[in-house]
Amino acid sequence: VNTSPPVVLTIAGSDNSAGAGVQADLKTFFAHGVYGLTAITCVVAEVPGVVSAIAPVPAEVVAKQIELCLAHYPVAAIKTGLLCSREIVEVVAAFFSRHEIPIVIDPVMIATSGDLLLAVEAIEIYQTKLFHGATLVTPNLDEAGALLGRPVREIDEMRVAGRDLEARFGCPFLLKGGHLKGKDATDLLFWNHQVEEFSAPFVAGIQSHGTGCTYSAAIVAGLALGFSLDSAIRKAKDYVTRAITGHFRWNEIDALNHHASEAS
Ligand code: PXL
Repeated sequence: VNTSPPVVLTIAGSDNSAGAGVQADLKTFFAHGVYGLTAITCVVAEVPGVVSAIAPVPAEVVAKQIELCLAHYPVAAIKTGLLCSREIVEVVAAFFSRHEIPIVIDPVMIATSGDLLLAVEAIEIYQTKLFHGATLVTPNLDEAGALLGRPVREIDEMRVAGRDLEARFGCPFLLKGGHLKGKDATDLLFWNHQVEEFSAPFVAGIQSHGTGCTYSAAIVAGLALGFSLDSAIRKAKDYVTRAITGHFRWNEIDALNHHASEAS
């Protein structure tokens, strides 16, 4: 038994349906044999496809959570997920500027359902204060479009967008092409002015939720375990593809039957 696994910290929101957010991160960390700490930024009341409410945690309380984690544990790597408000993005940027710990930024802005999760004013703070010096930023196509101010819709636009993002912010970008129509889900890594491709068969016809969270959590676990950036991404892509292929499905009708039998 490894009694001192690497420690990672996720700074992210809570998803009660537990497919995304800190819940997805903790499950992924556990599956990789790393110990996950959490700093909760907000509570999202939701089920896949429907966001019903979002309550941010006060920025000072987010700061305290991060401070305690860094003061008491040997944190090997950090990931950020939904940061919710401008104030919270500023708090995270301030810690980041004082520590050398590798950080993977999943710039969560919009849920797969289309709901806006991040305050629009926060996007500018990501760009001006958070990206610089990051180990990796992992936008999907909508987020890449929001960061660049123009749509990114197909693979050729992805190639130009990734180069522009790397040049503009000076850190590695993994552009996730999972929302492209096609038989493969292709992601492109831009670092050191080179492009590397990661492809897996696209799993059609499922209502996915939290795949981005799971992917970036698996990448950060790989980094904490000592893998290089591209190896960590390759292993994480495989992990998330297996997670999607082996998805669970509960029908609402099952839930209704369950309630009915409980009531009787
Ligand atoms: O998948 C994006 C995401 C991230 N973090 C939290 C979420 C969601 C999507 O709904 O709730 C907490």
